[in-house]
Order: sequence, then C-alpha cells, then structure tokens
Amino acid sequence: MLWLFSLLSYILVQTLGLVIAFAAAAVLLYMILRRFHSRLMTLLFCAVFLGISVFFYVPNGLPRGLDYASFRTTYGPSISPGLPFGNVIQFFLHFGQFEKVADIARDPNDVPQPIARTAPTKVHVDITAKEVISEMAPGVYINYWTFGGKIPGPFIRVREGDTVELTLYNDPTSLHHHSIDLHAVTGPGGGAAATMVAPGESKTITFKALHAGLFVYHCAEPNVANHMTHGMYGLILVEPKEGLPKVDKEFYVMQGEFYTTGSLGKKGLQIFDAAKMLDGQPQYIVFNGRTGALAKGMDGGVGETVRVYVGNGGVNLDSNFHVIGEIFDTVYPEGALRNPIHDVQTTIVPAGGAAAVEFDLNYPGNYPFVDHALARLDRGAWGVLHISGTPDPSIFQGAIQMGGGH
Ligand SMILES: [Cu+2]
Repeated sequence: MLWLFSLLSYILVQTLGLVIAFAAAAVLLYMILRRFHSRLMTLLFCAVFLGISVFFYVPNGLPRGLDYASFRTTYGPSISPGLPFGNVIQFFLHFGQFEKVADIARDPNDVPQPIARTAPTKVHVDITAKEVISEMAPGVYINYWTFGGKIPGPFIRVREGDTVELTLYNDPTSLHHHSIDLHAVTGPGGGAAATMVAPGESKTITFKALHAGLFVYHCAEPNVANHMTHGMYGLILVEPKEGLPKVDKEFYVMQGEFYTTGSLGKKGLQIFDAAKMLDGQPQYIVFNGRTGALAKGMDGGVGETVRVYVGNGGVNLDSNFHVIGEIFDTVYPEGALRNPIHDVQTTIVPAGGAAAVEFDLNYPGNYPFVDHALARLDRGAWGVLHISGTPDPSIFQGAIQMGGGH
C-alpha cells in the first residue's frame, strides 16, 4: 500500500499544497501591508502579487496532477487519450481486484515451435485481455493493460493459407472495453470492428491468413494509442507456405513506450500521462514490458543460428534495433518474410511494425541488444544475448573488460 500512499501524497502535496500555499501567501501579504498602508494601497500591492503570479503560472501550467488530460481538446476520430474521470474513481474503488503480477515480462523464449504442416488447416487461438498491476522497475508500479497478463501478448504462429478462429475474452476484473486488430487480417478493423468486448464478455472472429509475414496485433479500443501504450500489443507470425530457414533458437522481443506523470525512476504507482503521450515524451522505453526484462533469459552457443522476432508497439517512436558486437546475416525488413536483405548493422522497426533478424553465433560473450537511439538505453531499451562456447582467435582477439561494448 506504500505505493498507493505515494501516489496520493503526490497529488495532495503537489497540487493541493500549491493552492494552500498561494492562498496563505496572499492573506499574509494583505495582513502585513495593511498595517502600514491604506486599504487602497494594500489592494494595489496584492494586485501586483496576483498579476506576477498569473504571469509565471499561466505559461508554465499547473502541476501535472491538476493538468488532467480528459479536459484536453484533441482532434482524433474518437475519444481523447485522457481517462474519463469516472474511470479514475472506478480504479480506486476496484483497486483490490487487479491481479498483482510478479513479473510483467513475457519470456523471450516463449515462441511456438516452427510449423511442420504442409497443408492449411483451421487454427484456434484464445486470448484474454486483462488489466493488472506490476513493476516497471523496482518500486515503480504501473497499471498495465495486457493480452494474457504479460507484455507482449502471446506469440501467435500460423501458416499462410490457414484459417484462424480467434476468441478474445475480456477478464471480468477489467475496467475497460478491449478489442484486437491483427495486421495479418484482411477485414474491417483488422478484426477490431468485431471483437469489442466489455469486461466478462468474449467474441470470436474467423479470418484467413492471406499474406505471409511477421505482423503486429494490438488493442484498437479508442483511444487506441492509450490502450496500446498501456501494453496491449503482440506479434502474429504467418509462416510462408515454403517455410522459414531452420534456426537453432528463436526469440520474441517487443519494444514499447510508457508515459507516466512521475519522472523517470519516481517510485510508487504511476498515473498515465496523456499529455506526455501526445507530446511523444515517454519516461520508459523498454523491451517486453519493463526495465531489465531481457537482461537474462536469452542464451545461445557458438555455432548456433538464432532468429529474433522484433516488434514495436510504439506508440510514438520507431525502434533502431541493433545487437552490439554482431552483424545481422539476414534481416526481413518490416516483417516481409519473402524479401530478406543481408549484412545489416541496425534495422528500423516502425511503430506498429516488426522485423525478423537472423545471425550465426560466432564468438562467446555478452551481446547487448538495444534501440540504437542510445539515449533510450537509460529509459530501459536494452537486453543481453549471452553466448557461450570456445573463442576462435581468428575471429576476435583482445582482453575483455567488464562494461565492454561501444
Ligand atoms: Cu484495450
């Protein structure tokens, strides 16, 4: 409950505190001046005080706690990104019902096996939309909205030509409606137009995977950017009929941004900041939902080949995906599995897009992977691929020091 207290104290101290201090300062000023001056002179001095205050406060704005975004005018096709005030009340009333997830990060090894089938079939997929509480960083709590209680949502794997029957269930503990738009779908809203589900409700769509590729799926309930930046995204791989090259390891990585009223590292439960989202100024830019999520868990050995499926939930930034100390043998830019390019250092993963990268593991060590817009490292956009094995001095020689890399 400490983090709940920290949130309330933030609102009370920063916003209410300012109002109290300002009012008290005005009264104090009036009382002091009135002892030495006429009423008219005192009121004039107070007018100067008020005028200067307005001069400073109006351009700078009030503290974030009062700058609530549901009062903001925006020009999207649907509702603005601010949470309705009623939902904030609902959030606190129903606070106890949210599942507290120990680790929000999806295991990067959580990728289904390659498809061995040589003919199309009908595939059933069940996904549950769920709103939970978990840690972005130690002591920094976020009300995440998820597919399946983890970020990113489950990795869906089908074959070109398959028919997919997908059921979206919205957990009864959710406060919001949710839906799913899969970029692999040809049809209204990518499926979102037929999957809008209230808490406790479920809906089913059926679609044919007409195009091979690596596709993003995401919640498309308005305000869409708001739902996505809370964590509602994942990848669906539609394998080409002819299959993908065989590799030894496959990993699942997805970048996303989080916008909080508290600055980077501010402890306690963080409120979503719609104004910062509109301005494109995230506090956290992370892989798989939280800082440090992929510091461990991605392992390989010299002589192996790996493929990383990289997606970007956005909602504002393109990712510049790069593995420090490796060169991608093959990149499928923008998830186009029939159009690979080769010998690539850094590949762009657009917001709402994906790329797959493949490379041989040639030399042991720790290989950080990053968004190479490197200031984002400090907001959390990094992980590490651990490669074991025997060093080949013909590939690299040198005394390895801690903290190596660029
Ligand atoms: Cu949603």
